[in-house]
Parts: sequence; C-alpha cells; structure tokens
Amino acid sequence: MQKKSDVGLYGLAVMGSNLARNLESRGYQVSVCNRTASVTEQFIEEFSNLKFVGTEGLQEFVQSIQQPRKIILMVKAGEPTDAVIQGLTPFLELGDILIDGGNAWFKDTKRRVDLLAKIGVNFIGAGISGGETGALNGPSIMPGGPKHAWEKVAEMFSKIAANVDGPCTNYIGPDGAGHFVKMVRNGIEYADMQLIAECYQTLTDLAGFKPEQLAKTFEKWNQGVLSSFLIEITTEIFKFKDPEGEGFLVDKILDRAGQKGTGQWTSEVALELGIPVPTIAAAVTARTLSSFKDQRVVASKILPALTQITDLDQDKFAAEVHNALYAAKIISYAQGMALIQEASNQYHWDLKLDEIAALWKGGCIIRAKFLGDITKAYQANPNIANLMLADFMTKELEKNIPSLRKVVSDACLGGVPVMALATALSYYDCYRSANLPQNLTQAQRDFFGAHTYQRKDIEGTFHTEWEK
Ligand code: NBP
Repeated sequence: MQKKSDVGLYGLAVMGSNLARNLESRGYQVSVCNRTASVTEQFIEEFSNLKFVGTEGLQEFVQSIQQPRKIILMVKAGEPTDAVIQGLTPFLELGDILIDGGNAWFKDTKRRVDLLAKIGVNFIGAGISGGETGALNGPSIMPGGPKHAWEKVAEMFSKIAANVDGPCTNYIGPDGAGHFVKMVRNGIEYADMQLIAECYQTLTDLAGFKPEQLAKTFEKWNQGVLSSFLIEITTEIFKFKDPEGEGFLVDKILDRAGQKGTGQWTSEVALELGIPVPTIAAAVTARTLSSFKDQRVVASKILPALTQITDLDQDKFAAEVHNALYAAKIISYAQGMALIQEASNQYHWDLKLDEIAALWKGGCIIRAKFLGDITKAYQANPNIANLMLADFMTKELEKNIPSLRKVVSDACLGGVPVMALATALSYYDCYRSANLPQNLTQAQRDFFGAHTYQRKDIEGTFHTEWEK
C-alpha cells in the first residue's frame, strides 16, 4: 500500500501548482487534486519524477493524506472555496487542518473557522503573497485562525516560506486576521505601484525623461532608501526593448490597469473601521479612471490643461521626485499600518505590527529595505498612534516633505495627475494640523439638521437657531 501523503493541495492553477512544487522540494509528499481532473493528470505527467500523488475526487484525495490531515486549498476565493469546503467536509475527521491559501475576504474566513470548529476541524486562513514565483520559491505567508492548529503547521510554513533574516511567516492572529493583513498588504502594494507610476509620468511629461534615462534613474534609486523589488523590476521594464518593433515595450503597452478587488476591499474596510487610507483609495481610483480609455481620449481633445510649468532641470527634478516618492511611501505605509492596528483593536486580535512588517521582507511584491525601518519603529514603540510619529520616520519626513510639496505642485501646475502623491501629502497635512475646518462643517450640520456641535471654550453640546 502506498505511503500516505504528508500534506494535500487542492487547486492546481498558477498558485496551487507552484506551491505544490515548493512543498515537494522541501521533502513533503504531496497529494494533489483539482476540480477538473485533466488538470491533475497533466500536472502528474509533467512532474512524474517528483513525490506527488495524483487523486481524482475529494474522497480519494482526503483518504490519501495521513492524519491529522493538513490540506491546503488554492482555489478562486469566494463561492469556489465554500464549494470545496462543503465537498471535503464529509470526509474530514476530528483534528484535521484545512488551510485556505486563497485571497479570501476575512469575514468569510471567520465564518469558516467557526463553521468547521463545530465538527472539530481546524480552519486556518493563510494569506499567501508573492505570486507565481513566490509560491514556487518561497512566499510570504500570513496565517490566521486557531493558534493550536497553526502550531502544527508552523514548521511546514517556515520551510516553504521565503527567508530574509528568518522565515517570512509567523502567526498573525485569530479567525480572519491572516487574510485581513494579506488584504491590507495588497492595498499597500496598490499604493506603492501607483506612487511609482505617478513619478514615472511626472518625470516623463514634465522633465522629458525617456525610458533609458528612467532605467538609469531607477537603478540608482534602487541602491538607496527606495531599494525594493518594485523599483528593481521597474528598472528592468524601462530597459526592455519592444520585441515587435522599434523603441521600448513600456511605451507600447495600453494604459489601462486591471484589478482583482483587494485594493477596493481595503478601502471599504477602512471606511467601515473609520481609518483613512486615502493613498490606497487613490490608487484604486486611478486604476478605475485608467479603464475609461475611450472617454479619456475624447476628453483629451475637449478639456484644456491650461498648464503653467517652466523648464525643469532633469537631474534636480529627479532628485526631488526620489525624495517625494520616499515621503509618500512612508505616509502610505502609515495609513496601511494604522488600519491593521485599528482592526487589531476592534476585533481583539492582538496583532504585532513589527512582526507583520518583517514577514513582508521576502517573497512578496512589496519587499523592500524600508520594511526593516518599520519593524524597528514598532519594536521601539508597539503602541505608537501612527507610524509617522516614530522618531526615525518623523526625521525622514522632515527631510523629504519639501520635495513632496514641490513635485505635487509642479505636477498640478503641469497638468499631470498625481492622485496618490497628492493624497499622501494632504493626509500628512491633515494629520499634523491641530486645527482643521471641520468647525465650519459642524456649524453647517447644525444649521441644516440641528445635529448640534461642541465648543472649544465651553463644555457641553450646543445647538443654535442660525436663521434670524
Ligand atoms: P484562480 O484564482 O484562477 O482559481 C483557479 C482554481 O480554482 C482552479 O484550480 C479551479 O479549478 C478552481 N475552482 C474554481 Br475557479 N471554481 C471551483 C469550484 N467551484 N470548485 C472547485 N474548484 C474551483 O487560481 P490562482 O490564480 O492560482 O489563485 C489561487 C488563489 O490564490 C486565489 O484565491 C487567488 O486569489 C490567490 N492568490 C493568487 C495570486 C496570483 O498571483 N495569482 C497571488 C496570491 C494569492 P478548475 O481547474 O477546475 O477550473
């Protein structure tokens, strides 16, 4: 009789097939299964020299795994995940551990944790980050759910995760905490990408940078405080010649970006929890606006830009854009971390922000030198109200905010859209303002709806008959 597998993996699309290969490469015998059986057959045929057990149907799949079973689901999030769980349930036994590695909505994960606990099955919602390459070579893994169940899979996660100053995985917190943190990480990635895109357009449209110059500029940036996977791949993109003709490929790509919804989720949850994440929301909005290509082409011939920008010195301007990007990045991460902190408070998750930043250091799209500074900031003060108030960040902002002001101003005067850069600056200015104009807002609310207001100088709640 064949030895039972160490772990099962259900769902053999891009992520699942690569994660299965990662597990196998670390010495695990892996049972695999997919809804469409031909996909499993193809996978087994392609990797016939490796320790995979191909199974057809959920019963055969479950029974091929040693107890207590560890089963990873890598299927499309939402209804498909529920369908697979429902199909697996009759075959699962007390103590089995089901791990959802998809991009699940964190409230669904909580529901599933509770549902499966009723039949003695442990459910772990593990955010897995890093795309196809990460899944194969070592992703960042953010597991949430019952801690006692996580302890049984912690070693396996550590073996397959990326490793930068330690494994890029750690217990995040109860129920949906892992998927929540993964969702916010995705939102931060949206903002990172949008900020870089705006710097690209600003350098191109205002200072006339060409792809070769951009490649050199970004290559230099990657040696310093902005050193990161995204800056590194952007450098490569700027160098890439068009295989179909003259020039560079980046110039030929349609300017319409897609999205799968995790940025939108982050923005929605932030509104629900009462934590502003305007830079992440701006990144989502910018992608949505980019999708109105036809309307934009028509509007470009109707709506005047009426720009006022004079000649810019390329080197000086590139240095300003570098600093502006760094300042905006600090502010954007401050928003994302504040959201995680508030979720931790409201859901009683006891999240460790220093550890969370550390496990994004490898295997994930937002991996960056800068994450080490965030970890240090939260280690020094885990309860800091906002990342911008950490000593190191405050000093970095002091040095770089003038550049952010200059670049946003130049971009506005030059008619270049900088939604993410501008919201980062406004967030900073709002947050550092002891006085905001919401006294007027309160007066208006009281005027038209008798919503009452409070005064700066006298205790109590007031209403005024504004119309004489
Ligand atoms: P997809 O998200 O494209 O999902 C495809 C898989 O889901 C296939 O195995 C498919 O089976 C299965 N599936 C579907 Br669709 N409906 C099903 C159902 N009703 N019952 C059973 N299986 C069903 O795959 P992916 O891009 O590999 O991503 C897997 C998960 O990882 C997703 O949740 C995704 O959000 C997350 N994720 C993806 C990335 C990435 O870079 N792609 C990164 C991080 C996380 P079939 O072969 O029979 O159609």
